[in-house]
Formats: sequence, C-alpha cells, structure tokens
Amino acid sequence: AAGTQKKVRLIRVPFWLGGGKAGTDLGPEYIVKAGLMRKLRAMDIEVEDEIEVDCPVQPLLTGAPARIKYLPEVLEMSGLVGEQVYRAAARDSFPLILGGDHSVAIGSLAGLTAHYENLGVIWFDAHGDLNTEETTPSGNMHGMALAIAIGKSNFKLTDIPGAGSLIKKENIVIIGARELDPGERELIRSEGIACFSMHEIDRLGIAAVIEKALEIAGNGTDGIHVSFDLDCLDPREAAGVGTPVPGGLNYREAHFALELLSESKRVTSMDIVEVNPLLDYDRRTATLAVELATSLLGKRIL
Ligand code: HAR
Ligand code: MN
Ligand code: MN
Ligand code: MN
Repeated sequence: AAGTQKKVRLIRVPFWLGGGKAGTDLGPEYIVKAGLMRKLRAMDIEVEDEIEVDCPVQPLLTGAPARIKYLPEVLEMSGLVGEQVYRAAARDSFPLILGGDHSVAIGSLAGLTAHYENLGVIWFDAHGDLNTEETTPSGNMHGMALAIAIGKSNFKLTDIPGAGSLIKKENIVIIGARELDPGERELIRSEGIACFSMHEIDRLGIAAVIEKALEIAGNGTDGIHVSFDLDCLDPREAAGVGTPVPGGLNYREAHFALELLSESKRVTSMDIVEVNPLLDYDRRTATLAVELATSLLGKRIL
C-alpha cells in the first residue's frame, strides 16, 4: 500500500472521449514530462516499465449521434485498462493510472475488482460522477463513472470483461463536491452515499474528513483506490481541467489529504485524471499532479 510499497507501475491512458473535450488525451504525456518518473525514483521507488494503453480514438460519425457518447469506446478502453491494472495489482505493484478523462476510472475499477475481494474507493472531485443514462445532462460518461461502479446505471462495471464485483455503496466516499446535478443529489440521499462536499470540509477540516473517509472506505475492504480528479482543487491552483468549478480545495488541503492517506498505509492504487494541457494556461496543473502523486506515495517534508 502507499507509504510502504517500493514498486509502482505507471499506466498511461490517453483517452478523452468520456469527457467530450479533446486535450485530456494529452494528460499522461504532459504529467510524465513534468518529471513524474524522476521524482518517484528520487524517493527510492522503483518505477516498473510504464504501459501506454492503446485507446480507441474518435470514430467517424455515422448516423445520428448517440445520447450516451462513445459508449463502445469507453467499454473497449475500460477492458484494456482493466487488464493492465489487474496485472500490476496481481504482482503487488502499485497501479498509478494517468488519465485521460474520469471514465478511465471505470477501467481501473474493473481491473482492481478482479484482484480485490472488496474494494473501497475515495473519489476526489468537484462533481459527483453519479449520473445515470436517465439523469446525465451531457451524455458524457465521465459524469457517470461512479454510478457505473456501484451498479446504478444500466451499463455496469460488471459489463466489462474481466471485472470482479460491483463496488459497494457503503465503501465509497466523495470528497470536494460542489457541483451536483439534481439526479446525483437524489441518488446520494436515497443510497446514503458518503459525500464530503466543500461545505463539510469547511466545517470539519480536511483531516477529520480523511479520517472518516478511511473508516468508510476501509471498513471490511482489502484495498482502497484513490480516484483523484484534478478539478477537486480550486481552479486557481489547477486551471488545466475540462470542467473547472470555483471554491475547491487549496494546495495544502489537497496535499495534506494525500499525506494523511499515505500515512494510513491503506491505499493500494491511484488514478490521476482530467488534466487537460490545452486548457492549462499557467502551466502548473501537470506539475501539481506530479507533486500530489508523490504525496500519496510517501513524500514527507521532514
Ligand atoms: N455532472 C455533469 C455531467 O454529468 C458534469 C460532469 C463533469 N465532469 C467531470 N467529472 N469532470 O468529474 O455531465
Ligand atoms: Mn495483492
Ligand atoms: Mn470526475
Ligand atoms: Mn470532476
């Protein structure tokens, strides 16, 4: 787990079709160029051969566009990502998945559930990613990833070849939410999903929130996956994301959260998603992504 492991396997997923905005497919290259490998090796972490998943690209438009966008492509990408993530987890290498839009997490979870009996998930995000085919306002699948993971949509995690079981709603936690669609809010209420919005973070402080998150995601689970959407941060810290929302986590809150998760030694994998270099006008978002990964993987100030 993070904080103890010495082997990391980088899985690059240059995919944007789940988010509907080109540029996110350049995220992995941009994050690697910002010095990820060098920084991990400086921490004495062995970075195993990095894998680039051969993602499907935008198909030629034939006929009317589907309401749920690029479902066949998301399905294909998820199967390929799942295979690589499973392989890493099975040989006790820490899977570090670089997106890509947040639909790549569907692939991560497919692979992880093949290895772990019971997986907890901590989802850092400005959004809920809990839309279903009925409630999605955009048809973009990155906004449905968590609903797919817990089986609330028609298309489910278990539809991906190789996936294990669904993620239990009792073991997921959303942190940093501040823009929820009506259907998502309803689902959070009716299913009793743990969601620490920015309001709860302001009230309790990030340390208490992480403590509670570990209790929920760690309760009866044999692994914890951290899915980190860079838009959980305030756009002043991370401009290079597809759907920025004001009022997010600041630099230290985000780092402190990941440092605490690292100290817990419970986290077994991580996604870093939604970095869009084409929108990163002050060129800080990729560097930030690298720094955040090192915090989760055990970097200490002292
Ligand atoms: N909730 C909206 C939708 O479903 C917007 C989703 C925004 N995108 C993300 N996901 N970056 O976290 O379309
Ligand atoms: Mn194992
Ligand atoms: Mn997201
Ligand atoms: Mn988001």
